[in-house]
Amino acid sequence: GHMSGVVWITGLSGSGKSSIANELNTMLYERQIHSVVLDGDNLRLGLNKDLGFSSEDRRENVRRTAEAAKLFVQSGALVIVALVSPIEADRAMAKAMFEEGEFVEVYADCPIAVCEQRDPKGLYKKARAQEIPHFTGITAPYEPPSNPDIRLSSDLLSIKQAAGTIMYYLFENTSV
Ligand code: GGZ
Repeated sequence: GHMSGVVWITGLSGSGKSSIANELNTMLYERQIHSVVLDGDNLRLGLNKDLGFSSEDRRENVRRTAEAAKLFVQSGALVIVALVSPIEADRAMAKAMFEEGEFVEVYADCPIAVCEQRDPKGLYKKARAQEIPHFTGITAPYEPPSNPDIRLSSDLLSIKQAAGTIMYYLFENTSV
């Protein structure tokens, strides 16, 4: 089956974005749908290596990632983006780069207390100790999406349930 567009997953560090993106990628592959994952964490090793976490750099991170996603979409792929992308206006800028219905905003909604308890990379601990400046949710803002296409309670759902919810949405909304 053919399906192209962007699934943009926003949420705090530790909210499950990357795991959900990778699980969705696997589920789509099993259904012969060509998808690509663009993970913020990964892009920051290469394409976005020069960017930090100031609001200007995060905005540029969002812009470049959306531009890269656009190239994949133009080649017929379904792109799954996993980016903290904490600022609503920045996400709106990304959305505006795509056709109507081509951009699905997914909110990985996980209470910060849960993210902080998970702390898989010890980043919250470092942020609390003021070893990392501008840490999202601690010393930098996170603006929750006011009207996401999909909101996942990612603390209550399994990774498979969360990814399955997105996949179901994609099959129901065939414009993507
Ligand atoms: C937020 C940070 C920070 C700061 C390093 N604030 O859980 P992770 O580790 O793997 O995901 C986070 C990742 C965020 O990169 P993004 O490109 O998605 O962010 S943004 O969209 O806001 O530009 C986290 C790690 O990088 N990390 N320092 N200060 N997350």
